[in-house]
Amino acid sequence: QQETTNFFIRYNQVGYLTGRDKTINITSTVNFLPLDYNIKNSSGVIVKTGTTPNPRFWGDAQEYASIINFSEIDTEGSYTVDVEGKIARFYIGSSVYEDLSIAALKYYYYNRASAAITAQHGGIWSRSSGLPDTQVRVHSSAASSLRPTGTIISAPKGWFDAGDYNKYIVNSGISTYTLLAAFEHYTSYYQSKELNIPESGNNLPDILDEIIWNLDWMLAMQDPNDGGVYHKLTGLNFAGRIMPNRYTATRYVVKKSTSAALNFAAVAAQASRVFANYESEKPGYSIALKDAAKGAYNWAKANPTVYFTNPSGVLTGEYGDGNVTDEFQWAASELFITTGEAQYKSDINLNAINNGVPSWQSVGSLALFSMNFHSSSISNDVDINTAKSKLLATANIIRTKVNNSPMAIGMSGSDYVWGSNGVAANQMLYLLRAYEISSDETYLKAAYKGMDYLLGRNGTGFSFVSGFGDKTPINPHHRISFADGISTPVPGMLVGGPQPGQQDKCSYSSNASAKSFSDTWCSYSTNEVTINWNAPLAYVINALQMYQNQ
Ligand code: G3I
Ligand code: 9MR
Repeated sequence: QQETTNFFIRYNQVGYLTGRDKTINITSTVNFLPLDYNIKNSSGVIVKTGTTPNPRFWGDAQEYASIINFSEIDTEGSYTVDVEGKIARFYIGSSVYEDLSIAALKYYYYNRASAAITAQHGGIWSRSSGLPDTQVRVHSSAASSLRPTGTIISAPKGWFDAGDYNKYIVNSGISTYTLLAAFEHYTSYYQSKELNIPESGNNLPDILDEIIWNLDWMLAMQDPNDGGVYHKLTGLNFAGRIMPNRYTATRYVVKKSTSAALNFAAVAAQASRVFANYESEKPGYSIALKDAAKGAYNWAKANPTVYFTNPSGVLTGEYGDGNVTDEFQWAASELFITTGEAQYKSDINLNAINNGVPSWQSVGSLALFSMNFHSSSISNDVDINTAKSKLLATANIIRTKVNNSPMAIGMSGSDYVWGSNGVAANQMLYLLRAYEISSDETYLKAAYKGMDYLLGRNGTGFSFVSGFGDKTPINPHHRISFADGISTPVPGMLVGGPQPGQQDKCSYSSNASAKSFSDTWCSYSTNEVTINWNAPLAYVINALQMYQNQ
């Protein structure tokens, strides 16, 4: 161990909630001797002093990390921590996640295709409409006898996938599921959650209005002639760094795939049961969604191995997946919960469900979340004990990781993939589901602690959500934010996060998996945004603030 002046203070830059565990990390590339620190309140009164507890080696960052626990400080206010002359300011409060809970959802409004963002709803990020998608060509890879190559179809609306302007069914699947699940799981909270979007004030909760924007697009991606679903709606290549209204390239629907059909079927089935309660506000919507879900599922059963790869000449995102077992299980589960029909029940095989932390490519756990949530209505037909123990098994692993980590975070090793921040957010979602089905508070505690990671207590010192924190991404790989001429990016966007792949060949200041991150346009492998990473952020930050309010 040695003395050092070369260390970082890693802390939650948005704030710590009253009554919850509170930790700060001190990290350094050397195994450092204890450092003196004090914490002062806003009047300059010292409320805690100490020396940093013994650091432990943190392999993912190639650093040594010490954990300062200051949970006993619980008075709302602004504080400073001073570690041998280095100072960070942080907040403690009962509503520190309130603004972010709105912004994480508002992200979807800012990223609507076929919509102008008005000053009333978008403030300085107002912009013209673009990508109407009313004249979309059927690509040769998607041609059928009733819709030959070049047939024009209309598939407007939806959200831009990410930093690019394309629309992909596969990651729309998990994204829309996650937002619908937030509403299903915390209905009364979302009934009064105001987002200041154009539909605010109508008879639907704002979150459902936002979800409808994407569901309407998804529905248009189904070929009514056979129930199959196009994998994506895209240009042949990625657009330049232009605003949506400057986009002029031809748009195509590309090749139907099994994973698209199943993602579509799962979400449409889930949405059908949610909108069944809103028949007078959205007449016929629930039935239309159910029929669409059944049609897509039938197509997938008849075409079970149509794995998507980009046809030649199409260079945009692939979202490829050579294993759709989990997609089948997820779709069958959602269809069974919604319809109660035997054919879906007989397709459910709990043993085949992969209970890993969900991602666009691994959706088995989404079925587990839904089955456990709807356990009372399906318990005569589905082995709920197995569904429950599979869910808790993964939550136990995540909780153990948080509790044993030298940083008190859930992220380690192979969690650092392209979109690692989506992994972190989905870990917390997992913990919240485990808490709900077990009432075991230790899952909830781990989720609160885990949120610090995304908001600054990590290997990079960034709070990964644009506009929220002291050091946040200012150059995300997000075309609108690049091209809009506004110095600050669209707020509320969770960037991809550190991972060592460096597929974009940009320059990075570290190769360590927890530090390989660059806040540059160039770094699309760590600094892009997506609907499928923001969705678990929105789910979790809202749930954490909601439990706090109770
Ligand atoms: O499937 C393999 C797995 O078998 C292997 O063990 C593992 C080891 O790294 O890699 C897995 O493949 C990874 C794949 O995602 C599936 O997880 C690739 O390494 C990884 O590079 C790939 O990253 C995806 C990336 O596109 C490149 O294809 C991201 O998950 C995905 O979020 C991202 O999505 C892009 C869209 O294509 C275009 N729009 C933006 C969006 C976000 O950047
Ligand atoms: O902008 C694209 C981003 O949305 C994708 O995630 C990424 C990987 O598919 O590709 C980006 O586009 C890059 C292209 O792949 C290579 N040339 C540079 C493009 C970004 O400027």
